[in-house]
Amino acid sequence: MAETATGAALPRGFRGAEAGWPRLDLIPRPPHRLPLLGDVIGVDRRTPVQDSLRYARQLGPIFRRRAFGKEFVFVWGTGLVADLADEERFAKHVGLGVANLRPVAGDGLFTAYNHEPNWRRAHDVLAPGFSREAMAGYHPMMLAVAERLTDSWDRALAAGRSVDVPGDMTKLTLETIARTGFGHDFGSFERARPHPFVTAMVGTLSHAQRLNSVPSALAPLLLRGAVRRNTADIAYLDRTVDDLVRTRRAGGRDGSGDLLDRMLETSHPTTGERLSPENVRRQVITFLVAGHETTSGALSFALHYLSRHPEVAARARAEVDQVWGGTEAPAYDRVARLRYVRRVLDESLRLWPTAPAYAREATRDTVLAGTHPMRRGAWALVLTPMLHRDPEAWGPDAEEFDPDRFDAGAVRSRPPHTFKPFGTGARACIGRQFALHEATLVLGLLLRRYELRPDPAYRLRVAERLTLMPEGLRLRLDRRTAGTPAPAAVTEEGPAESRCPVRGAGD
Ligand code: MNH
Repeated sequence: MAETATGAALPRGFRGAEAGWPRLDLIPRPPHRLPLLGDVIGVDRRTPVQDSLRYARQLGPIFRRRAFGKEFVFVWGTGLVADLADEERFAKHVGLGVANLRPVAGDGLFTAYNHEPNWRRAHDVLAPGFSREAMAGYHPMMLAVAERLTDSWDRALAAGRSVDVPGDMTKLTLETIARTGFGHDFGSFERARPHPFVTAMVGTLSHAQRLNSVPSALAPLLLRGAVRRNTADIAYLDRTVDDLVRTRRAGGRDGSGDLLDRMLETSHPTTGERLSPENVRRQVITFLVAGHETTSGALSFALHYLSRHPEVAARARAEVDQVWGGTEAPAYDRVARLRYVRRVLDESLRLWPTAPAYAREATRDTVLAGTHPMRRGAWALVLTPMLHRDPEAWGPDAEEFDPDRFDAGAVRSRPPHTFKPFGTGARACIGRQFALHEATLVLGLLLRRYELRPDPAYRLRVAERLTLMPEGLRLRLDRRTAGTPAPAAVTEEGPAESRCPVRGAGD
């Protein structure tokens, strides 16, 4: 246990950087420090990531901040981040926001410590749930959920109402992971207000973020009401998950090979072990939360940029028309062929990676990028939105939205490890393909059906609750008139390249 300036004990994992970084003096820090609180001048507790971006711009590719008597090291420079990706010397660090989620997600995949046997066990059992074959199986369910979204947007359009983009994307992604992973239906689109599962989840994520902004020893005192609410939120999440598992067990083996089926029925390919009931509970919560919150944000940012860049939307729409033609339901293998739509998504994740940081720790005594000695166990937070704005990799116009940064030639010309929205190494996102398939499919379907009209008065505001989300984003919809190809005009077979793009006058 470490001691804070106030003499209070800190939990493990909250050791400051003083011990692990012998040459802290080489790392810039903000000029004005308060004796006890540290670097909190001008800091807004609700936006720690955007605050850190301000510091990053002032202080450079590696910097430190002090809070409650502890130093934290932040890294975003391209060369430094590339070095931290070396799996021989570094590994995921479970700290800060991730560690604060341990009461919710326990030793589930996302929050497991590297040394916990349940990580490898669950990883090996669940990885086949994200194979190509598994994804092709989820595709029809993803389409069915997307249809509930377009039904609801059609109604809004008919009534002349604008749509709540983050709210609706959250409904979509929650229903998608619930249906594909767990055969469950939350009925989000039939509800006027968010499902209580979402409210409880947002509560626990916000709470985990807030715990970073008070001295941990004082949290029970300062956040007494919040801690009580958080306990109730966790109990609600647990109950929801227990009901879901009980229903599946009562119904016997589902046989669908979905994630829940794997968690309950599949033994480890080499050791033959099964996941314990308590671990299954943690995995279900992990996947329901990790499986929708970040994808929902990614879709929302992409729709924001599409609405603000009509020329990009027109190009994406032309691609959808060309690749999908008039087919009602695009086949699984037609989704990855939306190369430009995918670039729009990548570019949105570049500017606003919705899981905006990940932590790396030294697994042995080492020197970061040949300059900064680190002792085993010392760690740093990688600030992904800043890495994604490093002019060294992205050029002087890094703040501009431009999907062409992701055309094949441009990607090849950049050094590796400059684009990290899904983290790095063995502990990188297991749901990456799932998220990309779902989001590309949905963007394609929405572009094909609607014109997106922004509110000219809206300025992008980014809300933080560990993840990032555009706040208050509403769009008006128009039904597309020009450019919609007739259903029979294009056949489903044959290479997309040989087909004539169908373009309307408006494109
Ligand atoms: Mn996801 C890990 C970002 C979608 C399930 N995810 C991570 C990490 C990042 C991340 C970053 C690594 C965190 C760390 O190093 O501490 N994830 C995303 C983003 C999207 C996303 C930006 C969408 C866009 N993630 C999904 C989806 C699922 C999922 C969809 C599930 C269906 N993610 C996970 C799990 C982990 C993870 C589980 C932990 C993996 C591990 O440690 O083995």
